[in-house]
Amino acid sequence: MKRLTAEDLKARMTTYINTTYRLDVKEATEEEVFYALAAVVNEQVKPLWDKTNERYKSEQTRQVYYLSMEFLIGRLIESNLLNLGMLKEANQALQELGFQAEDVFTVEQDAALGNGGLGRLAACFLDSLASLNYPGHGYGIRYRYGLFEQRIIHGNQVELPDYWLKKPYPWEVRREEEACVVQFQGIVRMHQRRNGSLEINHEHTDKVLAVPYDVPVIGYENETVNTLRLWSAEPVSGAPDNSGDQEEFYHHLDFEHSIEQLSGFLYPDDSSYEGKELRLKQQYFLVSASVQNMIKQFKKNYRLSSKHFPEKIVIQINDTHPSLSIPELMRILMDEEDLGWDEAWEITTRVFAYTNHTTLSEALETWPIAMMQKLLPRIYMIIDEINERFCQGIWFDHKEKRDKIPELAIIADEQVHMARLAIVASFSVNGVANIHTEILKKKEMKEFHELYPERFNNKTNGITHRRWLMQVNPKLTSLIQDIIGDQWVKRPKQLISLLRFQHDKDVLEQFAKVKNENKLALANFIHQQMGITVDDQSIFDVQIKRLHEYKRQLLNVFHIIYLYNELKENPNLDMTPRTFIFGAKAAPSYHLAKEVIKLINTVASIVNYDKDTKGKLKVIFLENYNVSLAEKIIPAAEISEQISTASKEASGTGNMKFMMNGALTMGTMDGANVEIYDLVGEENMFIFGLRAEEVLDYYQHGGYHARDIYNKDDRVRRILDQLNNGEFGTHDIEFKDIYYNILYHNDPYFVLKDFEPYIEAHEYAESVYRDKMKWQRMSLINIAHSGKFSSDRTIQEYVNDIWKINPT
Ligand code: 26V
Repeated sequence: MKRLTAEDLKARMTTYINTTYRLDVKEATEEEVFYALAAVVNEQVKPLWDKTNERYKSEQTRQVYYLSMEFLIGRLIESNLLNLGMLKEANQALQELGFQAEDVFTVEQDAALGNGGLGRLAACFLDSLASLNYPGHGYGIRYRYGLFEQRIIHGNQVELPDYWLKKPYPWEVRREEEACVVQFQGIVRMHQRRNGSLEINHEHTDKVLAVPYDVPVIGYENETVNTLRLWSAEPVSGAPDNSGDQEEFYHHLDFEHSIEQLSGFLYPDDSSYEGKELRLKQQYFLVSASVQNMIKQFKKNYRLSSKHFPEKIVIQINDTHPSLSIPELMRILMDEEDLGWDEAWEITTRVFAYTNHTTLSEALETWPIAMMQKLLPRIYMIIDEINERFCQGIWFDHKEKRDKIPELAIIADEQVHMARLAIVASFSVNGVANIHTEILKKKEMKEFHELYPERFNNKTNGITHRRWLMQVNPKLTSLIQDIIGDQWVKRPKQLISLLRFQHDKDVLEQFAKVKNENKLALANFIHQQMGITVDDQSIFDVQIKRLHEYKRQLLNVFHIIYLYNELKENPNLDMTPRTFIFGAKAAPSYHLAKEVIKLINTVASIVNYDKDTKGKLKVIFLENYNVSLAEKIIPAAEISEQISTASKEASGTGNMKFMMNGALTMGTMDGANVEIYDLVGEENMFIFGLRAEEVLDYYQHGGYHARDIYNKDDRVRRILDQLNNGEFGTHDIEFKDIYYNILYHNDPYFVLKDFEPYIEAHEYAESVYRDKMKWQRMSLINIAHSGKFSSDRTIQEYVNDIWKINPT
């Protein structure tokens, strides 16, 4: 396929604007130019997309389907252009047409169809699958409202609906011909056929039409275009006839409304699970439509009987959220394809692989039996049978585990335990970083690991270096290319050749220059957004991620308050100026997390305007943290805060993005930080705090007393008292909940315990920063080792160990 030059792009966009809007380019708005550019991109993509599909069909390739309730894809215009090899050309074309590329790109709404790490990982995986030429597709939900938009008003988080579809979304294609019906509720009748087999009739169900919208997933310069298929819920029979009974008419409208809710909004909670019926409906809606669609395509393209399904298809389930796909496949094989239980089970257990993303017990999904029975009667029957057979198997074949049945059973204490279902039915169960997988094997899933050791494996997360280095940091990208060429673009591990330049002062200075330019750009953005001037010579210290107690934004704030107190005491303190940057959304119902947001903003409002700290300390909370904001912040960061309570952060992926952009990690030995440490060594990052074993030991045996630290450490006492006595805040009860949580609930995330080592790690970091060359060398070493964290490596491991698919 011929790549378009800037001239071609200009010509095509001009034609589009002339014919579609009947305008001269000079009169066009940024919005019109954006749609013109997207149309040109789509023109390029269409034939590649068709060809890719034809290729998969004619070669009868084995395919992987990534099933996920979340795909946090953000904006696509730049990454589409990059992968088509036209980003530079598009920038030039826009400039020559008299537009600022950035203003045109920002017309696109962020598709925030995810909460955080889990959803963004799914998006990176799709990019890598396509870029490595693998037949792999995503199935998700086309939520009409994505993750809420966050405003900060008087320091508090306020949530606004994210109606991202108000303007047409140029990347999606509605595919009505692929629509299918998903059924809820109803009555299940069984009767025995003459041959003894059971016939299942599921009657009087509520029917919902699932209509797919396809989004192309473009591989990097390789002509592969895969598909992200997002389902939208619609009423089965078109518009209601309002000629008749008024009551009937409104009843119908009501019904339609409740149907459309199925793909109405993304649940904004990614930490504590609530057994909401609508969420269960969403999950079944996703999996039923997706599994039906897979079988339909399988039959059409491969003309094989369903027995061959596992040869051609593997389904990766992204956490337990899509795990109802397991009984759904069983249902279709038995009730629609007339297979017996054993055959259906044989097939099913060769198809599914499950990824776990958290060990937090609050996040483990269980559904009340009664809810599931009512909403999905047939699915519940199948789960019940899976459970019966599983428990019987333990009783007879694993006598030593008989007393563990209550912890193993899929159905126990009136609940259906989804992780247990997923483990029992999957041929692979993986964690997302070494330490996380080990904790699963030794703690959370110990009993299952003993039953099925061969199923458990690790797949350390990754990020696409195309978006998170090449797209977001063009200056660093071209500097790296000048120094080591561009082999690393296709083989990111080759970034390692940067190591040869670690003592080259000239090179290190060039890296410093790029970082400074990126810092300046962020400083300008902050000024334009908030009217606050930050010192571009200060250390940019960044923590951006969902707000959660275990991620310990609070520890970061305590450090800032500590510095503030020090400066108040001694305004002439010799200290390298710092800019602390935060971005974080709290789940709307997460009270304590919202208090921390308020605290950060309160501290900012004091610190930023105090004459004693002027020029030394700035605190910036950027509102509405999302993918696009991360793209602006990460290239400018110098310190990456990855300070979760050890054992709690399954992997983290932000840590990888920062490292790849040259920030140094300030972190605990948790998640993938441990693997960064294994690569760069303790001398090239700032590691502090309790280790996972120590934390787990405290949880198990006690022995930690937050109050002792409060009593002993003046710095800690001072800070907590400041929270409690109203020194920070407009009224004196403002931060009492934080105070109480630490002192009366014994600081469940060990903020006080890690406070001193954290302060010391920061003091050390500051001392290193004074030696510019040393800092730059550490930064370069981090970039050099970051290739491991490309999601291309992760995907290759999934392919080799789990999916066994071939590139085309
Ligand atoms: C959990 C729940 C709980 C029930 C309500 C709805 C909901 C929605 C999402 C989630 C996902 C929580 C798990 C998660 O996001 N884990 C993160 O996964 C990242 C990718 O593997 C990993 O880097 C992070 O460490 C991990 O916290």
